[in-house]
Amino acid sequence: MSFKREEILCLFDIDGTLTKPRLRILPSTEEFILNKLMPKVTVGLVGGSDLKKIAEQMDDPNLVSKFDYVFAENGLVAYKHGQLIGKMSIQQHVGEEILQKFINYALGYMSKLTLPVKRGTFIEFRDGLVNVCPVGRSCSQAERDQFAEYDKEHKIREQFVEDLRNQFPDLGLVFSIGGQISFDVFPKGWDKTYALNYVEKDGFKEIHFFGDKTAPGGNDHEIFEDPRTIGHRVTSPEDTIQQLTTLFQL
Ligand code: M1P
Repeated sequence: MSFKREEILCLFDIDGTLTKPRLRILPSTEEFILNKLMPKVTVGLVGGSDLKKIAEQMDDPNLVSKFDYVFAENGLVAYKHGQLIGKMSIQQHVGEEILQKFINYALGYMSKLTLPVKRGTFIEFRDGLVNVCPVGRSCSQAERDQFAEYDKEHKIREQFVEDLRNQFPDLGLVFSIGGQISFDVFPKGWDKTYALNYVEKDGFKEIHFFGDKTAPGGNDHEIFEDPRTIGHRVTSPEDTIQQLTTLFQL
């Protein structure tokens, strides 16, 4: 198998693909990506989280200089070789009226939920998306894990998203479950395929995408299915390493 580094791009989701959900990358995974994979292919990260959280998980405050591309918030905040190359604002795009209509409804819905525990920050406003979290983002790791288990059984997020889709069919907003305790809300088209707009002009022969939430409704679905990418569904960071080892004969 012979190819040049600049011909192949590998894009990675973070939670469940390079790290366990919301946890830091393991030194062995980092070592594999940086020292085995990166000398062979171009590498980018495409996370739903904001840059601060991605940097925490990748254990490097300066991670934008470490990888060829870093796409935070699905690519709505985009870096190439350490330089900011794009930033979108949901506020400007959607407008305050629609945003408040949505936020007020979502807060009302969450006020009627009874969960094992409820903490704070139920809506987190980011640059390119709004994150909605029924348990509250300030929960502890143990409370996060507890909600994730509860949600598997009681489908709190699935029902919430279903309700929002019925309630707001015409707002042009997408509701996407990416992590363990929350879901993201953004304008149609502002899913992870947004990141492809930046890389498609860079002339790669192949763009591979690795993610775990590839089913419909998951935040890796659109980019996984996109004709511009070769999609790889993974089940854990170990599986990601296994698939890369086979694919690129590392
Ligand atoms: O995996 C990406 C998701 O990570 C977090 O999800 P949660 O807190 O629910 O585990 C959030 O940052 C979310 O926006 C993001 O899509």
